Amino acid sequence: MERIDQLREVLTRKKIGGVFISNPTNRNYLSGFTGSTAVLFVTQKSAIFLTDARYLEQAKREVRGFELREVKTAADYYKIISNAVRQSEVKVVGVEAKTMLLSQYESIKKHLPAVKIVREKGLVEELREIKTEEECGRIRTAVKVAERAFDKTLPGIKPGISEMEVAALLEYNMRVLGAEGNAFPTIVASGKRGSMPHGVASEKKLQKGELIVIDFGAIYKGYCSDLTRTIGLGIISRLNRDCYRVVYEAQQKAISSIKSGVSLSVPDKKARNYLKKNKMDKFFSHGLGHGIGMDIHENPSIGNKTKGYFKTGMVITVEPGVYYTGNFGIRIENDVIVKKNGCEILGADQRKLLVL
Ligand SMILES: [Mn+2]
Repeated sequence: MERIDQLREVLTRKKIGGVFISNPTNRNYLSGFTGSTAVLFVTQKSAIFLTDARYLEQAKREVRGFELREVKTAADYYKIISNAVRQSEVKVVGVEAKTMLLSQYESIKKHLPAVKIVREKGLVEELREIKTEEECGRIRTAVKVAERAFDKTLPGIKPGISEMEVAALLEYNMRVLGAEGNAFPTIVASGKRGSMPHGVASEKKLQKGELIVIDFGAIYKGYCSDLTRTIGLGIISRLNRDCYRVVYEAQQKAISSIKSGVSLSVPDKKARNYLKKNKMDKFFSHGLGHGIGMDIHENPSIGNKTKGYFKTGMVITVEPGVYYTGNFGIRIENDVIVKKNGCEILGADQRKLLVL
């Protein structure tokens, strides 16, 4: 079924006559438009794509399934939408409460006084949770590109170079190998900085004996990958090696519990319980993972209190980690595609701590 028809089913179910889509990712998902300024307005009868002269040519090339309308002034948006509301006899219009600008919300309320505006939190996000085979293929390639770039970067990682240089090399290699960009600012957190789960690469220089947490991802044809590798430099202590093994085993426990129909909270609990047995759960300070797709963080989130169930076609990260403030950090992250009887693991197995 076309995405727009899936959205219309959701609208029917929620008794919403029309929906105003301004979130760039949702807009792209529904229309194919990759530019930065446009609005979609969808009812049961119409699907309108509104943009200005700067994006008209691009929209003509990319957009499918929508009536293209050029707007010259901000007021034009609402004139066109008001007409569609009248023609489709829409009484309730949904807006994207998580990302819509407050100024847009005020405008739409002002220009559509006769309709009820309802704040929706995930009409399109809900559709995006389940990936088609084509989308899975793009994510698989995004993982491969990131992983190849990582392998190509390894020989350049040595004592004395900075975290920022590592990030720069890795990002360069991803681009050369076919990435449209980084999925997010690359994290390189070495030694003590490793205890910050989101320690973006700094000027700190790498030293022998340190663990280095590198979290990176590529965008391929609009889809993201998200991997974390923890590697060692020089001689790595027994304690660090033991902790690494436990985190790896926690990741494996989590992954082996994932399949369609299982509660979304199960894999986090599996990983957390295993860390607990090893007295390390207190240092696992975030949820186990999150959905990936056109956005680097999307539905579903994977924590020990998350409601809902795994469904075939969800793509999520599995990334247990431990963070010892002032000392070191370890995180191991792979992406998985949820299947009927298990899951497909993307990215190489991390059983062995790689020491350079
Ligand atoms: Mn992640």
